[in-house]
Parts: sequence; structure tokens; C-alpha cells
Amino acid sequence: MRDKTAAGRDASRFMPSRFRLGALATAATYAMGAACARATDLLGQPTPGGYDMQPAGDQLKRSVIFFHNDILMPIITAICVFVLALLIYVCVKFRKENNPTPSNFTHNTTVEIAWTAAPVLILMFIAIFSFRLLYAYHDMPRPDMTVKVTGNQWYWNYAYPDHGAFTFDSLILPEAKANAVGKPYRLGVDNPLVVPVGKVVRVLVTGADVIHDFALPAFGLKTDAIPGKVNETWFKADKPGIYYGQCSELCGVDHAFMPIEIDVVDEPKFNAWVLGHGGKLNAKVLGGGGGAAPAESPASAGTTMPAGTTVGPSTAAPAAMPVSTAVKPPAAQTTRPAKLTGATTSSASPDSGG
Ligand SMILES: [Cu+2]
Repeated sequence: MRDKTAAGRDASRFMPSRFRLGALATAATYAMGAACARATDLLGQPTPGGYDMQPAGDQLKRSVIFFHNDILMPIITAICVFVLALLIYVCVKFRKENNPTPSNFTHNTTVEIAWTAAPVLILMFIAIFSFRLLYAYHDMPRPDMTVKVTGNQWYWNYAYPDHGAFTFDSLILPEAKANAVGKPYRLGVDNPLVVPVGKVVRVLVTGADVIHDFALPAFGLKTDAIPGKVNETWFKADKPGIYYGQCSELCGVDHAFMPIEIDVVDEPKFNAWVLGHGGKLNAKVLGGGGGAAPAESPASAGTTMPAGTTVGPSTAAPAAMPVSTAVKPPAAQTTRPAKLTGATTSSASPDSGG
């Protein structure tokens, strides 16, 4: 838990008054940015009345929070305070009363160099951390397993190509059912994505009908699910728990009702769950597990993925394996709400074949 706001406030009492404004600015910065790990914050879901980002559930999200709270927010705050101070200074010092005959110069080389160079330097400084974060997203460690995520109007389909390629649909829980099982309504689902804790999970994301987006704040996930393409992302959960996300691309009338739930469990529980769904254990990781080098990674973000490439049949473009024809084990069968049934049959529509 970070408590720099309070620390900043305490420290300011012992500072000369001219430093207090600076300390106040720092405190304000942290007041805006320090909420990421409050003791009251719920892990893996939004906190009622909370603000700032959700607590991190993996390393990528920690890097995101560091970049936002420790790099961007102080810079933004300093710039805002600086500009505001300049404005106030100019308004007071050069108002008509104080400055009846204004100067009429139009150029000042020193100032012009300064106000060009300073933003460039600030942006270069930000770019160092920004590129480092982007690289971390693309530099996936060797994956321990792969899951394939397919966005549909309006539910998700999950497949486990490394574990016997079983697949199932994941739908929002109706309010009464969500309350009954103690899951947050509009976040809880009937069949969550289940993964083992501490393992690198490669996520292949695609869409079956329109563009969806597989987004889960606690893991810093946000990857477009595009028909005819397979995008790749990854996460490695720190600890067991239930983590929630939502589709983050406007995808139609029920866009708000296709939540994402990832249950992170320990390995024995995961293995039992896989076997319970008719899957296999100790299967080979797809693509030989070589996700480290972008060139070897068949589904690097943005790579078009023709059917039958190295990733294997169950991760080929949706047209090659429409969700509706995928083999489903009995345990994973889901009953779709009536209003979704019509949309489901169209999920295998050929517009995904591009
Ligand atoms: Cu969607």
C-alpha cells in the first residue's frame, strides 16, 4: 500500500513556505495516482466508489500502473501547474494598470528554442518508458499454455488447444443467478476461463462476427478480437482469484452484456477442471512454445492468420472452424438466453473469412 499522499502532507509542515506549493503539487499528484493498491480495493473487479486503476494481478499491469502513476501523472501535473502559474503571473504583472505601455517585440530566440526543446525532451523521456512497456507486451516469455478466445455477438467462446482442444461458450449470468452464486452482476459468467496460477498464458484472440475486444484491467489486457485475424497477448497471474473484464469494443446492442471472467486456480485444481471438461493433460504447447522471438510467434499482434498456419486447426481463422461446429463436451454445454440464440447461429457467418 502506498501512502505517499499522507507522507507528502506531513513533510510539508516542516518545509519553508516557498516549497509548500511544490509539495502540494506532489501530494495532489499522488492523491490522483496512489489509489492503485488501497487496502479496500477489490482485486480483479471495480471497487464501488473507487477511482484510479484496479490493483495489478500480474507484472504487465504493474508496469502499466508505474508508467501512469509514477511517470505520466507527475509530468502532467507539473506542466499544468507551470502553465497555470505562468498565466496568473502574466495576468497580474502585465495587466493594464501595472503595464500601461506594453512592449511590442515579436521574437525572442532564447524563448523559442526553449519552448521547442523542452517538449521534445519531455516526450523523449516519456518515450523511453512507453516503448519499454510496449516491448514488455510483445516480448512474451515462453508460454506454458495457450487459450483461444473468440468474440461473438454477444458472448465469448474459449478453446484450450494445448489440452485436447475442448471448447465452450461463456455467457453473462442473469442477475438472480449472479446474486445466488455471489458473483457481481454484469461481470460474472456461467463458464469462466480457467487458468493455473504463475503460468505464462498465451491468449490468441479473434472475432467470429464483428470486432470485439478482450479486455481485463487487472492483467492489463486489451486486445481486439478481429474476424479473420488472430491477435496475441499474454498474462501470468500472480495469485489465485477471480478476475473480471468486459468487451471493450462497441460490438452491437448487447455489447455491455458479454463480460469476461478469468478464474486463476492452483495447478491441481486446473488439471482437475481440464479433465472434467474432457480435456487432456501434458499436451504439447502449440507452435512449439517459442513465443519469445516475434518472428517465431505465429500470431504476433496484427499478423493475418490464414487457416492452416503453424498454430493449428483450432486457432485458425474462425471461418475454418465456426464456433457452432466446434466440438463441445457435455459438461461445457451452455444454455443461451433466448434473445441471444438468433445471434449465435449467425456467428459463423462468412464475413469472418476475410
Ligand atoms: Cu463485444
